Amino acid sequence: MKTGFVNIFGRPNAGKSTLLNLLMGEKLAIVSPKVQTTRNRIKGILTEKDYQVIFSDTPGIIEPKYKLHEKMMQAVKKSLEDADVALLLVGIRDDWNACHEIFLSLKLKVPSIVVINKIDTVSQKKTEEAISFFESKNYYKKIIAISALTISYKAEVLKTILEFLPEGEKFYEEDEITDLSTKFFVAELIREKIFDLFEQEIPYHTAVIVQEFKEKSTLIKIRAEIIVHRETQKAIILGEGGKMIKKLGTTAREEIEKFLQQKVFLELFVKVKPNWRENELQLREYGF
Ligand SMILES: Nc1nc2c(ncn2[C@@H]2O[C@H](COP(=O)(O)OP(=O)(O)OP(=O)(O)O)[C@@H](O)[C@H]2O)c(=O)[nH]1
Ligand SMILES: [Mg+2]
Repeated sequence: MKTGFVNIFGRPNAGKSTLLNLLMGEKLAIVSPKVQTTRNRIKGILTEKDYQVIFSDTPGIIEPKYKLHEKMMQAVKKSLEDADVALLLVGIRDDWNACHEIFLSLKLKVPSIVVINKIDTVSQKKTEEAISFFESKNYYKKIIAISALTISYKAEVLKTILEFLPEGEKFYEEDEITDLSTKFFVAELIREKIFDLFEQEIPYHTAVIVQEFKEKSTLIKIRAEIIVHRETQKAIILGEGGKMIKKLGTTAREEIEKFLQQKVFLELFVKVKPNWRENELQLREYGF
């Protein structure tokens, strides 16, 4: 059987998390139109009769500006170390040269596949130009052009990956799809809704941590904390008369219920922790 780690790298917003979800056939990673959505390595294990692929979605590659960024880039580095195959994702409307520079800087020693994404947003001609641009470089085994929003590309991506995947034994049991906890995914879904509902710095100054997860007979009771830097940000998240946090609670609960396939009672609290993004202890507490 073919088996190995297939890790997805690229600049913020290239569509890495969307691609993970497409390949898994399940929403494991949160997605947003804003950059720097993903903060952790997210593993998705896909097991079929003759292969097991362990995918990893990673944070978009950036120049770190604060400690949280450093932790995010450590997750990228770890994923570089254990990859058997690398998927190098390019958003077709992104700066190709900047993508190219980043791919070179990764100094990959494993087979890599350039995946040009979001081709649904451009003309055929533009796609061909992008393919020729990357063809003129020489660090990849193959180039494919896809739309991670379109299920019909899934087979092509998988087929290309399998060409380069080594033979070996399974790493995980068939029924495992990830190595992260349910609490982690619940916190991520709340964070996704924060990306949807709030603008500017708010999503970037926010962390979410699930403090309580209790399965009762008819529903799951979840208590989560939303951490922000400043009182003013807390006020924005609460909104006038608690309007915003109520909206956040409702949309997040619906999404969590879909994920857990169970009724959920969700309680949200907002806490101010000045400069948590620079604080080693706090970062650790939030799972970094
Ligand atoms: N039109 C179009 N949009 C896409 C495609 N793939 C992803 N997107 C959108 O691009 C945005 C970013 O997608 P993500 O999957 O969050 O990107 P990412 O690379 O994981 O971003 P970070 O986690 O911030 O590094 C979202 O709004 C997606 O819906 C695609 O093939 N076509
Ligand atoms: Mg992402």
